Amino acid sequence: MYDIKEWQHVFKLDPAKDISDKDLEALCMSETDAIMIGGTDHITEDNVIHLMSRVRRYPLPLVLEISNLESIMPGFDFYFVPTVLNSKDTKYHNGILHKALKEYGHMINFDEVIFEGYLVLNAESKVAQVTQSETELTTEDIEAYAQMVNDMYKLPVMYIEYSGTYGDVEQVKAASQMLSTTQLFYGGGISSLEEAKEMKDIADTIVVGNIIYSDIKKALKTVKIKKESNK
Ligand code: 1GP
Repeated sequence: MYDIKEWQHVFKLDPAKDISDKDLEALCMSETDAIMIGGTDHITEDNVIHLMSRVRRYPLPLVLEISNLESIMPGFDFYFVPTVLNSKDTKYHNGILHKALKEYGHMINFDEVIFEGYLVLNAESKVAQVTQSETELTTEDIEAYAQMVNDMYKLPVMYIEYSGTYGDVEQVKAASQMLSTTQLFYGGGISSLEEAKEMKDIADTIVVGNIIYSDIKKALKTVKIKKESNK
């Protein structure tokens, strides 16, 4: 069984975007720790199942990050379920989850489910718009959310999401300093080894997304954080 606590680097693939077999192979055969499938727009049963079956040829953990009920399906190693802590819409706190449990609760293997305390911090991102997230947060706000996740909700994962832009290092640090048992994932705008290193020094796990589709070579270079930390 895979242990997510060991993950340092994850590639996040958007099922609504095209990726060639060659690029997919390069990602899956790199030293990344896992592939996560997830996105905000146009996530359908068809495109998720298609991408899942392509990634499944490779021997690495595969995660579905749940975006909607329509695209949930068996066949993944883990299901990451976000609860967006700074969303103004309760649907994104527990509304979708409540619906999902009503429908699928009887057949869920909860050992495969990881509940993520999400903070969406890039106001321009699609995910911030869809979830109506309150992105203007002070350091104290972030610390309180981190404390909520670590000490109150006791969630296994907190995810700082700057999707599409490189985050504010000080804000990520503020969250990190409040976490003792919760694993910190950081995702957003990582496009070089330097950025990957900088965020990996603060977070436990970094997630690399968009750059896969604009510059695959740069995306692959971010995996080198693993060699450096294993030295
Ligand atoms: C998106 O956090 C991930 O959900 C990664 O962000 O796409 O900006 O790399 P980018």
